[in-house]
Amino acid sequence: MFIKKKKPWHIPESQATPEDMYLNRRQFVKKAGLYTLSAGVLFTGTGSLIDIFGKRKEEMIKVPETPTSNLYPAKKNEKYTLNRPLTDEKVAGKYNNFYEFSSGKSVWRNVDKMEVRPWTVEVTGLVEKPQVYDIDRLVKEMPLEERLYRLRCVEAWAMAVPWTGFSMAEFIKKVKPLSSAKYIRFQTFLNKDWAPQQKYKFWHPWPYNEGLSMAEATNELAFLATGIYGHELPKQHGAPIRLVVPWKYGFKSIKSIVKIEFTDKQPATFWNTVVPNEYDFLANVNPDVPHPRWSQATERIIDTDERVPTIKYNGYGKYVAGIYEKA
Ligand SMILES: Nc1nc2c(c(=O)[nH]1)N[C@H]1C(S)=C(S)[C@@H](COP(=O)(O)O)O[C@H]1N2
Ligand SMILES: [Mo]
Repeated sequence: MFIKKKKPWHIPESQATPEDMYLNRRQFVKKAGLYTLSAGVLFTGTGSLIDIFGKRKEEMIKVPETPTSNLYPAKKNEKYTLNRPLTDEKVAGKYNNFYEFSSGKSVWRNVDKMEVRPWTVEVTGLVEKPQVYDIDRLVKEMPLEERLYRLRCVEAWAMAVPWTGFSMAEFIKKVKPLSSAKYIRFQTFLNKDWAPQQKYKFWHPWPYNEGLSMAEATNELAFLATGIYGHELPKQHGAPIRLVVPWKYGFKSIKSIVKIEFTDKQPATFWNTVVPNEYDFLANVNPDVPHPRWSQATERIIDTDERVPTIKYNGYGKYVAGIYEKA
């Protein structure tokens, strides 16, 4: 069952991101009450004074205002239930992977320059009607719904969040791929003014891209998310539109998509190109296959720090095992 870790403030600094330290300090301060506050500040140094008192407004999670903001929140699809509590929005919004902006977890501090309107998504390749969708037109034409999904990062942390968006299968029906299409390639924006790492990590194969087979993309779980927690996606979560494939490691769930291409070949993908022996194309969650540098047997829930067993296909085997385990 749940194997409880040491109290968060006992995590060695080397194992915790600055963000972990900050959030845990706040939880600590809240629990310990005002009297202990000064002790906490002394204990953590003067930097935390600013953390606790100086930055409240700046540290709010920013939700874009757009022509389609009025479509949120969308009706919840009750079919997709969770076996664990939802992750605290403030934790999920401040602990992100988005390498274009940062190789640390504080992506939210680095996304201000990004602009989410105007935004277009090009649908191209082996498809009946290649075209460029304005994001607001696309969102208006698709039936938005809310789904609660788990998300498991290959780095062994996990969360559970309410996404808003539409199913990939619905989108595929709409754009009508040709029968020769076997894979879909998804691509993120390329903009060095917004995303510093696209400039400084010049040896990486930007723009970030990912891929799915048609069987995976048409599985009912594959989802294009435009919102989270009942509103549009904050930039750090991949605004204005990102993929969510909850049975695969998080890196497959590509953010801030500008291009969706239908192809007859398995596409080269970002992490598989950078480190092929660590990140494979399928990347299905599997507790029995360790990452070359760490075990995948358990995962850490990011807001409670509990360690729980990893489940094959992240618990979505009944939906997706058939894709991979055909007789
Ligand atoms: N374009 C892009 N998409 C990306 C990433 C990235 O670095 N760039 N990181 C991935 C990884 S490793 C994870 S775990 C998830 C994290 O999603 P979240 O920050 O919304 O929790 O986004 C994925 N999508
Ligand atoms: Mo990840």
